[in-house]
Amino acid sequence: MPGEPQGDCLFCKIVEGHIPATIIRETDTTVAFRDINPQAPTHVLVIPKAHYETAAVLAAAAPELAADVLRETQAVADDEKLESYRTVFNTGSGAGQTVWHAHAHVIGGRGLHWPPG
Ligand code: DGP
Repeated sequence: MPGEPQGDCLFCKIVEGHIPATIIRETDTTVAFRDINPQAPTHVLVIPKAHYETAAVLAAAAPELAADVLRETQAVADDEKLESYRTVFNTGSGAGQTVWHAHAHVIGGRGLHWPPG
């Protein structure tokens, strides 16, 4: 069920504290933690605490929660003092999604090229 914790989901386990992560921000509905494989000096993932497989499912099922996630991406950028940064939602394996719990990447602290690969 969308929104329900999934026992086999890595990010649900981070939310529950069963897997360690470098958490830099937390709200009632979201968690922000550093990516284990950073692609830039700042590379933070912002996730909803509730489980939704993709950003598309999240936006359709829980738009206020999707807005919480977006607000937190800006808060991370402020905390990290990023003037420019990129917010990325990889949706689907063809786009590089590997963890099936919606998450926003906040990437910054270096020059970023466009278009991305
Ligand atoms: P994506 O490819 O868009 O699904 O992004 C998944 C990201 O999750 C990827 O950049 C690496 C990160 N990641 C995977 N496993 C872990 C973990 O155990 N801890 C943390 N902090 N990040 C992880």
